[in-house]
Amino acid sequence: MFKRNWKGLGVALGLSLTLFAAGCGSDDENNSEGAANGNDEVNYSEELDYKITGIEAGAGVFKASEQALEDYGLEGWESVASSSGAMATALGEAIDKEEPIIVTGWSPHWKFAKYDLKYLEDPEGTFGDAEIIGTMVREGLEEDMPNAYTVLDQFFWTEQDMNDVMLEISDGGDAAEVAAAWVEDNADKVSEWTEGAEEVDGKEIELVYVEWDTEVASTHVVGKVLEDLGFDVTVTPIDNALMWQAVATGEADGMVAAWLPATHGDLYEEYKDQLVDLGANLEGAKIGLVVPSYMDIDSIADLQPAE
Ligand code: PBE
Repeated sequence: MFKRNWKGLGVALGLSLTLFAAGCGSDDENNSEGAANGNDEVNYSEELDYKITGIEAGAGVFKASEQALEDYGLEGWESVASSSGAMATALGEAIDKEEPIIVTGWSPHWKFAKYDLKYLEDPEGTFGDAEIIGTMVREGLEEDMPNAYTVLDQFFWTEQDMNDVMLEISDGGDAAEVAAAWVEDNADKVSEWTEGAEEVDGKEIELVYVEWDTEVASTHVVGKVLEDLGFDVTVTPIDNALMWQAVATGEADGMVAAWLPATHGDLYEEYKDQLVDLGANLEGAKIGLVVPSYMDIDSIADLQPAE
């Protein structure tokens, strides 16, 4: 973190300086100076060791973060792949210590309810504008399972709905149980999704998703609605590219995790002719680079390349 301070000092001296700086919180002052002056002496870029805390390498937001490093000329930077869970843990730990961190983020997401966060401005538009989350099903589903098709086609909820489910799961709730409780508490909304669908007797259906908090929430909620209608539902977590492929090849019946137009734009182009696009199930989603609000930086353009 205090890499620059270490340079030119003995290791032992450097260590005591680090402890001193951490102890009196002087890194905050240094940060604001560095960021405000565009001064590279001590700045977030260096403190972060030129690293963005990423998520799964197959996620659209992760690929976009790598593109951003190119678009903004951030040489020497790296977006470090991990998992959504590990990213959330790293974010929470940094916030506990009031340390700087940049994560690949998205909304809706419970992290915005739990922490004070902001998106870095993206003047190059690398992360796109507002996104929708869409529903895709396999060809032939409408004929084979018209009642499931009807529900998947009519499934549509708000950012607030999704947040309610996500927050409870992030607080330690079991996804299936939280989803079941939400479905029970929101019978009116659910009845709009099931309108025109008839009950079935144990027909098997498989939904695929990626273990992103948003998709864990939506997939379990729709899965529960289908289950209540009499379907024998399997929800299977897989990698992003495999999720698209599974629906396109008909190995899986559908998914409610298509982030468009930008985030999964490449996968949509690849598979759109082989699957049935049932449109948005949520509007107003977004991806980007997210930082704690206490960081004195507003734009990706304020980051510095490594020397
Ligand atoms: N996400 C959540 C996904 C889509 C849903 C933003 C992490 C992605 O980047 O592909």
